[in-house]
Amino acid sequence: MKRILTYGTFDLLHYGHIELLRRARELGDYLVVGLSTDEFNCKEKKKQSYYDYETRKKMLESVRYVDLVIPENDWEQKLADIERYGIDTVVMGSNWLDSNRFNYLRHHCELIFLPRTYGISSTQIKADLGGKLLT
Ligand code: C2G
Repeated sequence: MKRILTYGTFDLLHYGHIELLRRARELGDYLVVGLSTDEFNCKEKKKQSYYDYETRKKMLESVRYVDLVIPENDWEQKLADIERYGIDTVVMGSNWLDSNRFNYLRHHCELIFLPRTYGISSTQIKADLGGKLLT
């Protein structure tokens, strides 16, 4: 059984996220998602999600490609996650290519970056909706 791991905030779940999860799951048999906690988002990623962790977790758990959702509390937990969940491959979107947050994982597991889905992001959705609400 090939076990895949990915990380993210997955706020305002959209088809760009779904496409990432679908392609990641197709690379193996079991997909673990490290979901950024509200504290991690706020302190480290400097972003405030629209939905809180529990809501984002429930939404992810309803996606057919996702087998397990775990909290992402910090940048440093990835090696422990790989060990604990028997991960073969870490998959991320291409915006993380060459990031020092991930490159060191190459010595511990396969690391794959998938092209991002063009034209959608949680930030863009918020901006678009904000604009509409103001008109
Ligand atoms: N993504 C994508 N296409 C989009 C938007 C997002 O492929 N149009 C991918 C991202 O590249 C990421 C995943 O979907 O792999 C989740 O995106 P975010 O929730 O924005 O995650 P991010 O803030 O990049 O957090 O430790 C790593 C971080 O937790 C990743």
